[in-house]
Amino acid sequence: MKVLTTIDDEVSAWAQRARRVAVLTGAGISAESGVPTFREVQTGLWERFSAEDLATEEAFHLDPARVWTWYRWRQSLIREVAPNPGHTAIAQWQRHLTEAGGRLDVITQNVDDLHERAGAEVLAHLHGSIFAFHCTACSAPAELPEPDYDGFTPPEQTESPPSCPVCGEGMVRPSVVWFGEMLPMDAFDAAAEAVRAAELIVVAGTSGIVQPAASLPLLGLERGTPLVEVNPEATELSEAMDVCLRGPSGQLLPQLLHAATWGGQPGRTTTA
Ligand code: BV8
Repeated sequence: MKVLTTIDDEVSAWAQRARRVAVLTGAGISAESGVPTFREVQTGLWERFSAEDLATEEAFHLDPARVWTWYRWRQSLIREVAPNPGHTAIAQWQRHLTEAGGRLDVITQNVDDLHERAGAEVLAHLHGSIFAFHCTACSAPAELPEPDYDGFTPPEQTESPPSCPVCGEGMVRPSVVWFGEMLPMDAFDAAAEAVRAAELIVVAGTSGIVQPAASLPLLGLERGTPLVEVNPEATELSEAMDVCLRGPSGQLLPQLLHAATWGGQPGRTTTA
């Protein structure tokens, strides 16, 4: 495993040559947009809880209003921020490869829509979406108006989740995957297939703690596919990586894009 703070010629060649790329992202790629990562300390009404405490079915049934308000507030925050250069670089790299007859598969653990708003097509949202809702009893999808929170000011009090408009029995919950819940198997299987077929695997902004998502990049070891991590810190996956690019994804992913599209280090002109 090589640790770098900027891409080198080897990484540049991998990015330039790869026609099929798999990019697996976590909360860290949205950090530079202003979305707190999962490990960061919670604030306001939730300061006594970790995200892992709140992102469970048990927590929701124990105090529906506390968990529901957390999701509605997070949803308003995501609506108020914008994709950052990391999201944009992935979208442009995907467009570049598609136009050249290749492909770049975006596999994200994030429940936000910042990849899509940057123009990328997402193959798999492994942990669902914070913008979708369904009933705890009959599973009917629910359409809700936007929450009217100011995403940067945690609300002073909680609100209860609505009752299901279809069955009237259950509560409406966010269609995210809580801890202890199964991932959507079609998304997970598609992600595994994309990683296995990739000629380059980039893992950006994830601590590599949450399973089974964190096991996906390791499928690349079966075929010796180059594995590149983009993260300011070491993670659970770092040891398995060929290269760890230590820095923010908003700076390093544009370097990979530059290598993929211009074939060299940023700022160096390509030789004809
Ligand atoms: C499952 C949706 C089994 C919700 C999320 C005991 C009981 C039950 C299960 C388990 C258990 N022990 C272990 C498990 C498995 C469990 C798990 O992995 N737990 C962990 C804590 C050990 N997994 C599950 O429960 C999964 N389901 O196993 O089901 C099963 C089997 C059969 C039948 C039934 C059930 C479900 C896991 C999904 C949980 N839901 N999200 C919501 O969002 O509210 S996961 C949630 O955490 C996020 O989605 C996110 O994906 C994840 C956090 O991970 P990261 O994305 O990596 O974020 P993190 O904050 O950790 O790290 C951020 C990184 O960014 C850091 O490394 C940081 O350095 C870096 N960074 C910061 N700034 C930048 C940056 N990087 C780049 N640039 C920057 N600028």
